[in-house]
Amino acid sequence: MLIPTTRETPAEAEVVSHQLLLRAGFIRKLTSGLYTYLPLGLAAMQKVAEIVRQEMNRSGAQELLMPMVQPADLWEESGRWKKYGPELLRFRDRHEREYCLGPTHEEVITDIARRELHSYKQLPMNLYQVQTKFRDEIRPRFGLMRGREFVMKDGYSFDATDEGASASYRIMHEAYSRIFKRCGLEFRPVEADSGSIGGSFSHEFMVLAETGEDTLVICRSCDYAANVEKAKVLLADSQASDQELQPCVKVETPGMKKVDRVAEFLGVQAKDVIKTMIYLADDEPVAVLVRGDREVQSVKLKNMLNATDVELAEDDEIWRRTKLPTGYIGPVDIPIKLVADQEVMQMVNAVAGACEKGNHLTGVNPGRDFTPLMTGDLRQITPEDSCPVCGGSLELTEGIEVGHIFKLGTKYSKALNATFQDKEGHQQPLVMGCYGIGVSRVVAAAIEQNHDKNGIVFPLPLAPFQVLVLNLGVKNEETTRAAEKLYQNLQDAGLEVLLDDRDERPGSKFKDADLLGIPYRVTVGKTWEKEGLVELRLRQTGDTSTIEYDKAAEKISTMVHAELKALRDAVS
Ligand code: 9G3
Repeated sequence: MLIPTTRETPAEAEVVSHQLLLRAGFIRKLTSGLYTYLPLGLAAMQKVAEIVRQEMNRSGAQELLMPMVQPADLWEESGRWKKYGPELLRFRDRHEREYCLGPTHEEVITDIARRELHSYKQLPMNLYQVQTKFRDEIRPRFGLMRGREFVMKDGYSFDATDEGASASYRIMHEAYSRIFKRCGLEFRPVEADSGSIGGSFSHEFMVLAETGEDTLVICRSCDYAANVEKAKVLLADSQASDQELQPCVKVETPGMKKVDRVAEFLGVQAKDVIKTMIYLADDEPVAVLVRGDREVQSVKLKNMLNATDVELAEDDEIWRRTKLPTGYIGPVDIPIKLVADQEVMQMVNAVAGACEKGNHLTGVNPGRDFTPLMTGDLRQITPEDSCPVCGGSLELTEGIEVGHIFKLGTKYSKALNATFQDKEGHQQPLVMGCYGIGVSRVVAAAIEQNHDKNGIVFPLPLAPFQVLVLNLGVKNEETTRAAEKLYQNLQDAGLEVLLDDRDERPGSKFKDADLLGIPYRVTVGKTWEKEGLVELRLRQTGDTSTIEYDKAAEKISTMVHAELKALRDAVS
């Protein structure tokens, strides 16, 4: 079998799942962001896909398969052709017609809907596919976690009303919880930003792992959880300060560019300083104010400005575009668009940049000395903040997004005129939802959450094989026959079995067994030759026991089926 395990860790692999997928011979890189799934990698991914299909079909969804290549004119109808940048890989065919490699399929599925869904009697309907997506990430990395080509289950629901769409959303939320439970993963659904695609709200399904690229906030007292991009910050009610308003005065602060330096120099705290950040929102400079001890949450800023892209401006860019001196920028008389986090508006007699090199202002008062164009919740939530639902204490943790479900509303059905006839005979736009699972990413996330220093520790439902039989006596005719017979008996008992009959030293075979992470390992060697016993070792716990050869197949099969049943019962 092609399982090219390696001892050394490839330098390019920064996260453990990438390292182990390469070392265990599960994937091989073709080029940046593109991977071949070798036999065991594919088997693990197919396990995920099988669980996804079972639960999607159980929820009443129907599987179909759309083309990966999509015609530009559908994206022009939806207005997204010009909206996306180089991440959307575009090309022309032999007739010079324009296409893109599908990064997602809202346009294509809505085109199917407008042709085939005409009456409320056909609704609700949920159509899904398991298919390769392409997104030309600028820096693909972390192996399967952020590849340019990846396998996604993307599903789309169609309803006659918003209530119906909410029901479809709840059905998918439940199906996703079942899917990730059956995968044996520790996960949390969190309230998420619904980003640029329409619809009112969305949830992400996060596998908790410290290498996760997403930060989520979790309440210790209630079940509130949210991506920090979305998590609402409660504004402490403004203690009506009895401080009298000081005059706004310019002070010399030579070389004091950072909030902490300025605060120390002027004998105040960071929270008394207004921090002014310059962002480019769709390339337009915007000054963003937060309290000196806070951080801007850029997705909240993007949503407030209704921008497609916001990014922090580089220093040289700031000077070129605004002629403002970095480190001394402030809100008073600033010549560019100004927005402020709601907390800034409660500050009294604050310190701020004077928009002049080497100078700051003291006694700055919002409302009197400056008035932002917009104010709102723009800052990053912190563990010191209280839960917006129950006021409890919060903790921040990392997560890997493996699923994301959205209420889409009529954004695409209106754009593509996908309507149905309602009970009263009127044409109405279909109300949609969309639901994604990163099937290939789930394999990586499972490894991030389940590994140790010796390798992968696969949750049984995702393991490429359930049992690994090690023949340690390959030079001994009888031992080999016994190992092969056991291999056969285990398969006859309905198990997925891998037999390691290589002529290698036992130590090397044990190392590979730990690397591959197959949950049940049976060794046929000296103990069998002397006492007719085989050794069983559980990869998850390291528990080791010896069992009579004749009873091994039946005993192990009972254990495996019991473990699988327990996981299935957990979701029913
Ligand atoms: C693009 C490119 C990248 C994209 C998109 C479009 C993300 C895009 C959001 C979604 C929403 C849902 C259905 C399954 C679940 C997720 N990256 N998104 O629309 F052109 Cl280059 O894909 N789609």
